Amino acid sequence: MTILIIATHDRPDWWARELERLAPEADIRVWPDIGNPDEVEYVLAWRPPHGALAALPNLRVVFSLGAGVDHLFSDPDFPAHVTVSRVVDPYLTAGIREYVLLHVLRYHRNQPALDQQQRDRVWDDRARELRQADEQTVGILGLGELGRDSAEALAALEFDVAGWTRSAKDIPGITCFEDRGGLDAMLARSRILVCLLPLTPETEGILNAELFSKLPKGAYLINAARGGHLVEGDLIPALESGRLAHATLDVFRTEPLPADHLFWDHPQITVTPHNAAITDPRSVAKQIVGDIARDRKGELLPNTVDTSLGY
Ligand code: NDP
Ligand code: OXD
Repeated sequence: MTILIIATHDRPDWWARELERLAPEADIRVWPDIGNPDEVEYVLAWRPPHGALAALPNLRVVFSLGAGVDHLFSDPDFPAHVTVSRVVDPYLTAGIREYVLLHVLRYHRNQPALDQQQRDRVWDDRARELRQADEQTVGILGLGELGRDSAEALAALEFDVAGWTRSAKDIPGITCFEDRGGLDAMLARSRILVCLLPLTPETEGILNAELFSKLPKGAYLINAARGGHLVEGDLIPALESGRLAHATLDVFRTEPLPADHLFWDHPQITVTPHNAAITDPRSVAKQIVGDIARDRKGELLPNTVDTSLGY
């Protein structure tokens, strides 16, 4: 059994070490040293070069090394018959939860303005006028593995939480909206908007001027999903007109974010380097080895992606 690791932006050596430990019988290869392509049945992939997977005629399963699979489906030659499995892992979920809580609390406590006041040596008594958490409305785009967990963590802190999904949901403590018809109502109530959608043709560019205009004036944006969700050219005008107060961005259309990009030093933007959550090979490699054993017994894999939906 041959497993190929194509982790062009990740650390292929971590994955190789874990697989060698967990599956000593397997032949582990690391891109670009693929050997005979006919022998490769399983690939662990993060942003594989376009065409690389199509060149493996006996490929059975591609394991995305992240929760998102847009990096696979953006390949025009992606082999449609292959099973795609993605990461669903408690450490990844915890990373996103921490990121969302950190930045929602930062906005809730008005911290960006306080940071500026400290730089300006201003003691402003109005800073003592804080909302209660149950007066703070948070809207989450996407209530999947990650969005639902973050929504529940915020609700446990008493925030007034709503979420938006493709299919109808009923989640205790969360006000649920669905489909295009439900989006405007969710936006209208969301002072803090968090994006945790997968990147698909339906969600590409969803964070745009029209969407911003439907949020309460002075709303906050947190995008921990994909850079392709944001129409970058719409963000700075929205911030500078006061339509949005501040944005926290973990993901970008071009990563790493180019050194001359305007987002880096904009006072109303917080940039983080796509580190909201990191796939931990110590935990995920074990799941992948288990899934390969399942596949060899002809069983279905638990985290298989619906290729028709693209997530
Ligand atoms: P899931 O597939 O579990 O959940 C996706 C959610 O988005 C579902 O609730 C789904 O609705 C909803 N959704 C999808 N398409 C639409 C649509 N067209 N309209 C409305 N709702 C829609 O994904 P995860 O929660 O596991 O991950 C979400 C994304 O987070 C990943 O795809 C990835 O891009 C990003 N991510 C970022 C990380 C980072 O470090 N910054 C780390 C990990 C992930 P429904 O429930 O009805 O299907
Ligand atoms: C992921 C990511 O999709 O790290 O898991 O962005």
